[in-house]
Amino acid sequence: MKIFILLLITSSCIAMPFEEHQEMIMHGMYGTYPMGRDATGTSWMPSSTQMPSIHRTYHDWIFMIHGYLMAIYDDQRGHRGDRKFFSENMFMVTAQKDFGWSTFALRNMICFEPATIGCNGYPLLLQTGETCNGITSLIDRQHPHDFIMELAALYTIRFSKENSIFAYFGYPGEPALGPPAYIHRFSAFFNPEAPITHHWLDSTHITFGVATLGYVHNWLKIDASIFTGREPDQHRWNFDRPRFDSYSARISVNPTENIAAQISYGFLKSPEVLEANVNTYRTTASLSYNKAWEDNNWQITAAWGRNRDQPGHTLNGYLVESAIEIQHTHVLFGRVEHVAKDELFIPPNPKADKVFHVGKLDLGYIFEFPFIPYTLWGIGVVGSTSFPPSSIRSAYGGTPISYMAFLRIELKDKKHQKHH
Ligand SMILES: [Cu+2]
Repeated sequence: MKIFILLLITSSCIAMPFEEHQEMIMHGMYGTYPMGRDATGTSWMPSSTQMPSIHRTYHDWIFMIHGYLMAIYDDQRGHRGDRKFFSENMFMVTAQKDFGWSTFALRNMICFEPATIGCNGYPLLLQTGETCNGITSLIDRQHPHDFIMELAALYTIRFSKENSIFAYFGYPGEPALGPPAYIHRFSAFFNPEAPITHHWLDSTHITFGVATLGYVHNWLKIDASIFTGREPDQHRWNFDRPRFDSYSARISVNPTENIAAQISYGFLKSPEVLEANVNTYRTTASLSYNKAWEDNNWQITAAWGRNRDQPGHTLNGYLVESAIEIQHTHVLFGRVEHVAKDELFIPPNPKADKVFHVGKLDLGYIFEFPFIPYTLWGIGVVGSTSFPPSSIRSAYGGTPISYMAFLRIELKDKKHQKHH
């Protein structure tokens, strides 16, 4: 009997730290919620989202690795289209360590797009934002991302079972503004075309200088940032000057494991180098619904962003996008956007600074197959129709239908790991 009790005590002593360990590991970076909820910066996606990743633990550290590489042939049609062969890519490592009631994490996200895309970006009809040479803005092209997209440290104190506070510092990093960046949003993840609402919703995902404080109550997060308003410059390999001249605040709500919603507001001091006298007040709201079952994952996101330029126009952007991955074999994705843009023409063109309401529709498919361990490969195609308003349709040559054909490699554990 004594031996039995002794055994019981011994076994529970062995079992207990293990259980604690498990519990320690499986919560998110900023609180006690499931770790599948963490997205870019301090943003949240639905907890049930099955993002491809590689998870490893080493002593008390947990490592999360995300990454993809796409080789893309891009043919944008119409009078303002262009062709290009290029690669979009991203690699992200998060190292997270628990100290009982607190968590420390480091994150580094890089890409090689300055080399694999080049400063003049890739052809993408109706896209605007940033510059190649510091003199002219990129129009109908998507800029490459900076080599270092995120280099961030964060510390979270879980002061009760459901409540925590955290601090996040990124140089560069992502402030508390907008939904998760499209490169890490399941509903956008498979589409090689950047949203034309990028600069209405999530363009601040690479910001050179971000400090964020936040509070989490399980399903609720309130975070606020001070950060650098200026977008990354055309020198994509270096660190830009931090300014901490802008601010934002966000309320995020995840009422169930399948829903993530947020509203956010920010002031961006002089975001564009070519219009340095213009400040932007940005409001965004987004709602994502995710459903995971067996080896399938479906996500749909609706988002609205408004840029109030001072001086300038108040411009609204709307996005609805969806992706479904079936058995890690078939992916179907699509996106509809409508956005008001005043940067589609540059002086001396009389249409410069005029507002045009443009639309875009994307539909794509990927066939996925395992090839090398820890990767999932895919070949895919996406077609898009651009809808310029009738007043500028002749400049675009009607409503051109463009396409991208691509090969895609993503990093993924052999057995897909559920986060909860
Ligand atoms: Cu971007």
